[in-house]
Amino acid sequence: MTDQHKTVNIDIRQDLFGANEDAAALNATLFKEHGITVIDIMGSVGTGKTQLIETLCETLREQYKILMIAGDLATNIDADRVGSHDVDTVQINTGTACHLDARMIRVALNDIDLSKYDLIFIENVGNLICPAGYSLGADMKIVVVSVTEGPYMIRKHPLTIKRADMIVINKIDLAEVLEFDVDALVKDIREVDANLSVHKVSSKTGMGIPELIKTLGL
Ligand SMILES: Nc1nc2c(ncn2[C@@H]2O[C@H](COP(=O)(O)OP(=O)(O)OP(=O)(O)O)[C@@H](O)[C@H]2O)c(=O)[nH]1
Ligand SMILES: [Mg+2]
Repeated sequence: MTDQHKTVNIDIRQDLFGANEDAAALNATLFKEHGITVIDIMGSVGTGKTQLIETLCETLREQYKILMIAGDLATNIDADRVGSHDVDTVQINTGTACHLDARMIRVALNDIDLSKYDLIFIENVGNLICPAGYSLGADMKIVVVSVTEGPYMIRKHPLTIKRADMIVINKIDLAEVLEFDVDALVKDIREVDANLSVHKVSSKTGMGIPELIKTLGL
């Protein structure tokens, strides 16, 4: 028996997140080199992420050369929806992964001529938990919540809210008929982060979209 007895405790999660942060920093450098603004849009299934991107693209596509990256387990549905607005798209099918990560973005953009674009919208896989832990190298993380998910989604997902740069409360047009207390939801957000930018919009009717675009500096 030698006196060399070494124990190494590997925190796989730490290792995984660390590697992703490195890859995200590389992506961020690449985007910066090309002068591209990149917005990562997260949120539960059905909150209106694709609808929001479609509405933003309708307004912004004359002004910006836009690429949309769609994260989805299995389909091209969202990329096709956004593509119908005359915007270029890249679909990432994650199979079983419940989030996009920085390396997926890098691989997806491998053969894309980035000099053609100045604005990228990334639609993350629909859920309010996993995507928040993985930076993609975007300039900004927006979390889309909506009035159709019940009143507790902020209180149940404080970490995701903490990591966001902006919260968009979508489907405001349905608030009254659903008797949804939007002010209470804003109060919940303020309790997690008093200074977080919050926008109330209807991606369907366009309500609040000009103000959102202004805040995004676009
Ligand atoms: N009334 C109303 N409906 C909306 C609004 N935004 C989205 N929707 C509807 O909500 C449904 C879901 O919208 P999507 O944009 O597909 O939601 P998503 O977050 O992209 O969903 P996943 O990609 O499946 O996670 C669709 O039927 C939309 O038309 C809105 O502001 N108001
Ligand atoms: Mg979608």
